[in-house]
Amino acid sequence: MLKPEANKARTVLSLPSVWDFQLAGETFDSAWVRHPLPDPTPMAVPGSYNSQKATAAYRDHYGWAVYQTRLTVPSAFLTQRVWLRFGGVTHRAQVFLNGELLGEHRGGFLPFEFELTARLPLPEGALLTVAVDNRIDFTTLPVGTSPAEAQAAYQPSGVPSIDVAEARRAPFNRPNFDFFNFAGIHRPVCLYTTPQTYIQDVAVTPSLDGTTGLLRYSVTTSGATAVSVTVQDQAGVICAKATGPNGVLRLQNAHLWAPGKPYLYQVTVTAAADRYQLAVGVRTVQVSGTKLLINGEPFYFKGFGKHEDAAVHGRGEDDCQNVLDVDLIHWLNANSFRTSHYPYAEEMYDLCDRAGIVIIDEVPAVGLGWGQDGRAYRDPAIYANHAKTLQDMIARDKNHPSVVMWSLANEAALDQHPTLARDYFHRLYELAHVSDPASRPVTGVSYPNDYQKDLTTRTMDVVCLNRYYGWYNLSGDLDAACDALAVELDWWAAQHKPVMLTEYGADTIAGLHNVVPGMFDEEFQVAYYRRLNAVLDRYPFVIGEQAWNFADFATIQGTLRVDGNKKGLFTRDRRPKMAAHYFKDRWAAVPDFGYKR
Ligand code: E8X
Repeated sequence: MLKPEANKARTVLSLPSVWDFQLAGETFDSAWVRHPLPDPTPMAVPGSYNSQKATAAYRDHYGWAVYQTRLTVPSAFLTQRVWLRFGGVTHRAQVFLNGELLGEHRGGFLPFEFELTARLPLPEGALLTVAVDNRIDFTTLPVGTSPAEAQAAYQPSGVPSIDVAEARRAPFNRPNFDFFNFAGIHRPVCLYTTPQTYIQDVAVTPSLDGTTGLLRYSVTTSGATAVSVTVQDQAGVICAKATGPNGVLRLQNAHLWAPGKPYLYQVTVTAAADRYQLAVGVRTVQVSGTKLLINGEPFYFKGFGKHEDAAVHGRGEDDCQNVLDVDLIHWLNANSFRTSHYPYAEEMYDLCDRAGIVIIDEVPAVGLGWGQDGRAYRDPAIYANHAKTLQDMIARDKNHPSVVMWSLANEAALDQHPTLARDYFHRLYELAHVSDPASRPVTGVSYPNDYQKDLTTRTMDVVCLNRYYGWYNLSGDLDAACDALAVELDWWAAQHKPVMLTEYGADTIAGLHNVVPGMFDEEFQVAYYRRLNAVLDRYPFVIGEQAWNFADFATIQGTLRVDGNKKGLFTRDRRPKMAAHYFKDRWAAVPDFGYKR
């Protein structure tokens, strides 16, 4: 799905940033979609509703919540088609216009839209209602657990007080994942227009023929029409042209897009009266032996998993925060991150294209397959939802040069029902390859489980490991942690695959210091990374290190979390811990390309 853009053929109108809002419950009153909310409170959009009010009712809400605003389509729009577009609503949305259901969308991290043209003209100030459901369960992505399973996993069994508490308690979400279940209208909402015959999709796939850049393109339009495509370089000089809905554009002596050295060409598509412009990069990605090559050179991932997470905005799209985070990534001398554990707002990928930052793009499949007797891998509805989410993510992000790999899931259960899991993920792996015109490498990020029983991870293009030797196991014992990591890496050596760590880390309280490093102090976080990195450096097939996490982030309450997950290199308000300075120095010395050659 194309991101809306304003150009001489199209208009974009952002919707108001403060809406009316009211919490509902497991259902909502159907009168609410036809009339102004009975007891509204202001709520900023985009943003999470959980963090905008000073009461637990908003933080801990379970079920539906309802947003409302007034929508006026300017008369000037009436000669064109008009669309209402949502960048992302978490986790499920029903959208009503003057009481009538426009449609529903499931999944909290990808865009959806409705065409309004047939309903125009609308009365001025039409009532736009968006009902939002934050419930997660066994069938959603990310995955929630049933109370019984959550209790069995986290609580001592047979304690009567717990049963009593459960029986008394109103229903609440039990995430099978370690980030706060923020909800609401998380990404921008807009009206946009297109001409009657319009460009529905554009796919541009780069490759290289010597020094000539090739851009294979394909344009889908809503009706038969002539299509033309031009490419401009960064100076605005037209350097290639083509006509027809499919073709190849040739760029002599192409400037490459590379990590740290981004170069973006502007592709302009014209079809009938419509026009769409896209920034593209000429770069290739491929796995060869135990290396991942970008532009034919072995790349080394230096970075972390991130979250869309900050005070006040919660998970709401925040350009200001994103611009700062990109700058901090440069400050750290990092070159990459993983969109753990869901596709991020489109605005972030645009920034990374411009900044030359490499992204591993992850579907929101976190917490899959645990404690349910393999039933997730047998249920066709779960597979269908996972497959659709993967395809929608690839459809949205396929043109970004920053995206070099797709991640099918984070930490699915892979060693309990190894063949079921492998078959399930193999279908998704194939689907990712065929859905992406560039057929980028595909991975699935593995939990610290029994890697010898896990039959899935070894089938991926790149083996991505989350490992916590020295933290969740061998806690505090860095000698043993280094040995254990080496034992595992020796095993992976025989698989002849590129391997990277996509998570490793230690919760660290900023400002807590000790002469003798110990768990939770800043010295320990540095020692942990210093020691484990020395092990990684010994293995030529280890192609990257991504720390967990870029910054401290909010989670549900629990005995393992003191005001959230504290494994950040930065605090939640982006102050560096000692480990940030450590990585800044280390990564200054580790090149993007040709490390361990
Ligand atoms: C952690 C991370 C968590 O935040 C992330 O979302 C997924 C976790 C480690 C799992 N990976 O807890 O900080 C480790 C389990 C070890 C038994």
